[in-house]
Formats: sequence, C-alpha cells, structure tokens
Amino acid sequence: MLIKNKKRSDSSEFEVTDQSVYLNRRQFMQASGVIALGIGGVGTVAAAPQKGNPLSPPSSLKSAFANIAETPFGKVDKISPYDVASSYNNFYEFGYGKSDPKDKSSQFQTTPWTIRVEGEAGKTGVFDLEDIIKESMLEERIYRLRCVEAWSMVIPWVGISLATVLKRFEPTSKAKYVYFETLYDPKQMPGQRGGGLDWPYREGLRIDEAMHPLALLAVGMYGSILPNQNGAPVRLVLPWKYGFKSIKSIVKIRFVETMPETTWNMLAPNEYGFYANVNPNVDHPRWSQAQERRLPGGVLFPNVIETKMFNGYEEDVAGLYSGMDLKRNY
Ligand SMILES: Nc1nc2c(c(=O)[nH]1)N[C@H]1C(S)=C(S)[C@@H](COP(=O)(O)O)O[C@H]1N2
Ligand SMILES: [Mo]
Repeated sequence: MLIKNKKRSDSSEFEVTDQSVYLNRRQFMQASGVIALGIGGVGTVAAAPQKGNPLSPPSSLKSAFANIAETPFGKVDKISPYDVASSYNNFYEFGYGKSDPKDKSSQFQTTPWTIRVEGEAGKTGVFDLEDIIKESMLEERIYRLRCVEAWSMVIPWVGISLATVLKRFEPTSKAKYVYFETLYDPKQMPGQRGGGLDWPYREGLRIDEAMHPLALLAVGMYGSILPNQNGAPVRLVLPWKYGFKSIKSIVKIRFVETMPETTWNMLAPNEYGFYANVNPNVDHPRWSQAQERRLPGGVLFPNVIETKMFNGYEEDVAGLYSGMDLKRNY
C-alpha cells in the first residue's frame, strides 16, 4: 500500500450536495415523525435510490431496504459524499489504482450470492445471502473508515450486527477465531489474473472482536445496496481497525481454533499486524499514523486531522485489548 497523491481527491469535483441532501432528508423524516431516534427506531423509506446512492436493491430485497433501522452510531461526524466513497476505493481484485475498482467492477455478478460456513460451528453449509439478510432488520451505522494509508472517510453503512449473524451458526467453544475469504474469480476480477496479493483475499478476527457490537456485516451504504467497488454484495466493517481488515465480497466464513493467516499480514508482517487496530502511537515503518487526510480534501484544504486511538472508538473497544502490548500486537 503506497500513498499516492491522486489528482481525483485533490479537486473540488466532490460536491457537498449529497451531504446536504442526506441531512435534509433525515431531518425532514425526523421532523415528520417518519423515523424515530435511538436503537430500534425504524426508518420507513419509500423507495430507493436514497441519500445520493443511485442503486436500487433487487426486487427480492426491496422490502429489507425499505425498512432500515436508525441507530445512534456516528451522529457527530460529517458524512463523506457518496461520490467520494464510491470512487476512491481499495479493492485490489479490480486493480491497484484508486479508481480501478469503480472503473472495472461494473459487470461483477453479485446475485445470487452464497456464503459457505465451515469449521467449529453447529450449523455449517452453504447459505443464501438473501436468507441471511431477511432474518434480521437492516440497520444504519455511520462509521469512520481509517485506511492504513492515512486517509479516512465517514460512511453511512447499512447492515446487520456481525455477532447476530455469527451466532446463528452456533460456534463451538473451540471457535477462538473467525476467518473470512473474498471471492476468487479471475474471470470477473482482473486484479486476480496477476500476482501482487496471494489470492483469495483473507481476513480474520478473534472471536470476541467479531462478536463486538460495533462489528458490522454490511450489505449497503447511503440507504441502498453496496456498489460493486465497495465490496458488494456483502463485506465487513470494523471501524476501530485499519480499513484492510474490512474484507469485501465475502464468500467464506470459517470458525477456527488458531489465529488464521490474513492477506496483508502474510505479505508484510512487519508492516501489517493481525490486529491492525487504528493507533496514532504506532507508526507504519514507512509513514506516520499520527494524522490522516479526511476526504474529501484538496490542495487548499488538505483537511488533515489527528488520528484517534482505535479511530475514536476507544471507549467501546479498549476492553478487548486490556493487558495487551499494542506496540507489539499492532
Ligand atoms: N477483498 C478485498 N477487501 C478489501 C480490500 C481489497 O483490496 N480486497 N481493500 C481493503 C482496504 S485497504 C480498505 S481501506 C477498504 C476500503 O473500503 P472502501 O473502498 O469501501 O472505502 O477495503 C478493504 N477491503
Ligand atoms: Mo486501506
């Protein structure tokens, strides 16, 4: 992961319109009593597209996306415009440039989609993503996303608590970790036709991290389904960890007893740890992690801010790591 100064992010072409549309819509719905505040509050949304997201859910998911519960997560942050979140991406399966994922993923097939569940669990097998989604109400969570490359965004995700989904598979007492895998399909994913990363992309979490209430299994953003470049149709979102832990386009979940191999850790263990918790006090060997560029930013307004411990979620997640040396377990 090299830091590239892409012109795309340094221009004023990222308009603030989406942001104001988003907030106005929300304020309007709150004022009119259509959506309630607080956990369990339910937004009834007439029809996609919503909030700057031009995509519509497939007909089988229309009702799921029409009933997205609002949550108190992230009300303080200014949401990044949809155009930025869906055009400045890391998804190496579609190329290494920031605009490659958007440019090269338009034909990516995401329906039907199944997830294979394996390992230390009572219920294993192949599950339809649609069935997984339909068993729970979708909720919205506005989270900060901090890439290890020192840029960040604020994204309103739509999904289901990861714990809720994992518990349905009834992990056994031997399930100390959870391993995730992205689709391997070089025909559809041009980046997989070459080297670079050891495909498929792999990630993993300690089971208590995976069960933490902040961990989200996301199937949408900005009120509708995920664009392909953001990891359609299903991905992790772990806001206290560097972005690379939030694995996209998941096809496999395996409950395991020992710490699994993960893509970036295998590639460069001295640069990317298994934990990868956002930590301004532990620099990457090649750059500082003390600050970040909050996108969108330009030449005149680089929008550099201080990076916070655990990306600002310290109160929520510090307990997961009590007694651990975070300089060693980076
Ligand atoms: N399968 C897969 N998942 C991935 C990546 C990837 O290259 N392949 N990139 C990661 C990185 S480095 C980041 S910062 C986030 C970016 O998510 P976004 O494009 O939705 O902002 O996805 C993560 N998940
Ligand atoms: Mo990243």
